[in-house]
Amino acid sequence: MKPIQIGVVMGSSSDWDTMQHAVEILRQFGIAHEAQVVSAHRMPDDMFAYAERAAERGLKAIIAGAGGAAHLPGMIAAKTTVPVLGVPVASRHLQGVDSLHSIVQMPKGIPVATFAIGQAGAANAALFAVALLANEDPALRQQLEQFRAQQTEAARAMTLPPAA
Ligand code: RP5
Repeated sequence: MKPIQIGVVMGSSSDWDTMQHAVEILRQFGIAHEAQVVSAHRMPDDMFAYAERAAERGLKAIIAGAGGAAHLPGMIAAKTTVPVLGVPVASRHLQGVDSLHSIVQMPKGIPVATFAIGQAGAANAALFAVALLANEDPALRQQLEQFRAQQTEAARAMTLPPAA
């Protein structure tokens, strides 16, 4: 079995609907990954332990999704130098603007690369992780270029009005 390269963590199983889009991209590219609930507020000790072990476990990036007062990405980033990619999950009352602000407004010195709210952000965080890994993996870079080319072809094939 290949060693796990990317960790996907989220604050609750209710984040899965969003975060599954990150996992789907990692699957598509054949990236060894793990996905689990690590809640900043409900299991802070587990969150610290996950972050503290990330580098020694060989993780190359951690994709962290959370909603509301979304401390998970920032607190993980505070405890590891493994790059953290933050995904704001749409919240019930503020539609994820709270999550976005919580994740993106990190104080100077502890970066979290922050993506769009919701499904697009989750997928793009995974694509960004793939791009990071592709720096050291020419075959993966080729796969990524193929993925882009397919998107281009699909856009060129679009007709208006859109097909039902
Ligand atoms: C956050 O609180 C989670 O990331 C989730 O987005 C939000 C709500 O969690 P649940 O009440 O649905 O478990 O910690």
